[in-house]
Amino acid sequence: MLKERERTDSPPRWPVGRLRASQVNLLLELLIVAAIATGGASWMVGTGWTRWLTVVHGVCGLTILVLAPAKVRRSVQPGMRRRRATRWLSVAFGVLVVVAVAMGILHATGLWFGVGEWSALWIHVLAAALVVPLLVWHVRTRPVRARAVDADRRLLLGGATAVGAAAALYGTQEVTARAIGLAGGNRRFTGSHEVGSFDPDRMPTVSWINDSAPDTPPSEWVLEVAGDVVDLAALSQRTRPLEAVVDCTGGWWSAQRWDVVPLSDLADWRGRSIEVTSATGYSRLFPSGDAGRLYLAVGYDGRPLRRGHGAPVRLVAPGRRGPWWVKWVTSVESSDRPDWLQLPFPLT
Ligand SMILES: Nc1nc2c(c(=O)[nH]1)N[C@H]1C(S)=C(S)[C@@H](COP(=O)(O)O)O[C@H]1N2
Ligand SMILES: [Mo]
Repeated sequence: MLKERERTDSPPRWPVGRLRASQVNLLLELLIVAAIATGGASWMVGTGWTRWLTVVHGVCGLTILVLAPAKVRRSVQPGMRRRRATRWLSVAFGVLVVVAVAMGILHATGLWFGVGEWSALWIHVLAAALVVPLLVWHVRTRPVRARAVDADRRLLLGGATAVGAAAALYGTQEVTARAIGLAGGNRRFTGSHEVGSFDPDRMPTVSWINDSAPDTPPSEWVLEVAGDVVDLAALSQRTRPLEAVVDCTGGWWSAQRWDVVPLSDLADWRGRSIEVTSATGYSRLFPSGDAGRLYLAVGYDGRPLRRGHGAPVRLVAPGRRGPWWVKWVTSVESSDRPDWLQLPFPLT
């Protein structure tokens, strides 16, 4: 009995343990917003400047983990005793955050990639997307008024300790992954893992949401570029090899030596944008100024593309994430629509 009292009365030394419930809440809300913003950006953008966002994203996730015990002690346990009607909504919120963080860690370390269509990264993204409405609800029903949270030394010290501990965890996991050869060691700055580079047979074939390979045989394929039908055999004669990385938002990347012709060699692109359309209806708009950096590929290493990889002809868009690499291309046309006037991802 005496022991029990002593334990609860003496303040914990660990600065994170000394944070007040309102302070833990505020930190968690800020971290979730930051994690969603940095994660969303590094998921959509395929260029190098997002490198740091991916690191910040990982540290945000791990800081949430470091704060979790304080959250459970300070608000989850007392909250569950209060039997509020919305308590299960709070539980769902917490569970989704934990699932998102756990899947993020499993993906990053490469300890578990998921099963079939359900990659660890997809579950991570899905859980994070479901967190958004619950976060809005949480902030609105428990508005942490700026004055109610003491922006004191305790908040500063506790917050900084949590972030520091998370950064140390992140660094340790990165160093360990590389040292012991965990799958997490071959991640690109986007967080994706390497699969089947320079080995097209091992490179995955992926469809966005629910698209699937068309039935038209390559011999009957009609490709139109800037209003003219382009003969595929003639196109194949004009290719040159180009090393480029396709980096799928599902969490893997693969480098290949593609046999390509740049779009700028095929027409003079004067419209506002270039629309690349697949036989399936899947399409993407690109700025016309990118024509020299976008390529039609008919194969890799001198071999024709596999059907799943977009045979007979696909787009190769270095520096852009997977969804831009339109497969089974039937038309490349100039468009008056600005390229920003489209959804960030196709809907098929
Ligand atoms: N027509 C069409 N093109 C597509 C897709 C699709 O679903 N339909 N998926 C895209 C996505 S999300 C990726 S990651 C790459 C994958 O290319 P791969 O299947 O050759 O690996 O193709 C892109 N091109
Ligand atoms: Mo993808």
